[in-house]
Amino acid sequence: MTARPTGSSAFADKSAEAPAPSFSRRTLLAGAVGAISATLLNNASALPAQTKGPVPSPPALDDPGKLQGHIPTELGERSPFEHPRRRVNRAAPAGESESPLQELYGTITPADLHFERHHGGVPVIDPARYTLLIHGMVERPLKFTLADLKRFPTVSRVCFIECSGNGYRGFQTTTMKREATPSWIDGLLSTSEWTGVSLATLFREAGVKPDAKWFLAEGSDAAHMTRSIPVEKALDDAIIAYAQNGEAIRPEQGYPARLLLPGWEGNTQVKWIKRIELAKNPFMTREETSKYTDPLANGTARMFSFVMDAKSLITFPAYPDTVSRGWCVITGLAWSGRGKIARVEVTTDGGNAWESAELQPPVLSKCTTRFRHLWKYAGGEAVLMSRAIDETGYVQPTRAQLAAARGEGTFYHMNNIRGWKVERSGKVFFHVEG
Ligand SMILES: Nc1nc2c(c(=O)[nH]1)N[C@H]1C(S)=C(S)[C@@H](COP(=O)(O)O)O[C@H]1N2
Ligand SMILES: [Mo]
Repeated sequence: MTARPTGSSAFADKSAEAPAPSFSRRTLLAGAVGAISATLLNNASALPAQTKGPVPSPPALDDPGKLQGHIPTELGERSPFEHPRRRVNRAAPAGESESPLQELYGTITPADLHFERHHGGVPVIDPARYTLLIHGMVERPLKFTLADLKRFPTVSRVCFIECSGNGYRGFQTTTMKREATPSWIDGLLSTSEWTGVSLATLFREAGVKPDAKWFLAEGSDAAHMTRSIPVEKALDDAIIAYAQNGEAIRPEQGYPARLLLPGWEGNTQVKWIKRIELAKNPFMTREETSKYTDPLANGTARMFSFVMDAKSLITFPAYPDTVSRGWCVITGLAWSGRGKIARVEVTTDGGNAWESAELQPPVLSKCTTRFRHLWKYAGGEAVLMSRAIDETGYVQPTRAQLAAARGEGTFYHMNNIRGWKVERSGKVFFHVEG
């Protein structure tokens, strides 16, 4: 048995996992637990009555000021009253989990709630043995260790990552349902502050040849995810990211390093990146021919559909909320892979009248923006919808407009206007017009 004095509390997980072991000071002193540090023993003997760690916290007091609080710990944890969780959609190596959009505030996704999408599971990579190879049409093929990458000037950027398939449940009538939460509809979307080295810097080191217009990015996971990316994007704003929200990137997000392509479809942002090969033409990998290509109604296909178009989603009120009469702050997220969100419009009457919502700063390029709109619910039925307009003037389309442009057979890039139907009882259900 190992006891983790600063680790997860017994409240940490409601999953099927075995609860964290509990221990008493007596068993500690009796030496029942082998690897206990001197610090813990010191702390343990000084434990105030209200403690935390593997011992369940006592119930909240009427007056918390009557008791000393718990002592400082090495690693923080959430309040035992808060349980935000990702919804695991497919518990398989080729699986995914969704960010609980309806439980988050502002725009940043806590790293342990960032959505996950992987095709061959999360590999375990020793950072000491990690390398990134840049070769092909370059003057000097180079292999960088993680330490090498960290020696270059760092760049940080707050931006979203959205899976290319995010939101098909808000378009495909076969999968759409009324009992759909925001995360079920659009939870393959998360926002972080990413830090790393600009790919342009590495390309300058290697000396990319003028004829090289594309590069292959390859991951070191079992899926060997490979995508072809235009060199132009590397020179614009691509990052080899090794940090996420101030700490080393999470294993699920690509530890120790991933390709970050702000505003582009999630699939291109190769995690656990090990190799970049420069070439004249795209490599036509499986992920860009058989997958991540959008079939169109006329029998042709949209390939290399990299940019995520502007989209918005109301995250409150939403299924399974119930609204009561009176003032209600409608809130949600809007984002565009083409730049900043310029405006978000909200309707509460099914699209007859649209009003501009307030954008809550910061409003960043290729990043989620929080919006809110004050609404007086007078009772009865209502249909709430939002539409995003980005700085290029692009307007989030209706389902009918998107279907007219792309047909019904498309699975990726489903950014049509979505909303919520408030029933007479005040109960809220997912809703898409036309
Ligand atoms: N190496 C590798 N990179 C990958 C994937 C993968 O399976 N393997 N999945 C891709 C897909 S489909 C998406 S949507 C994003 C998801 O990034 P996240 O898991 O950090 O949210 O990573 C992309 N990069
Ligand atoms: Mo994806």
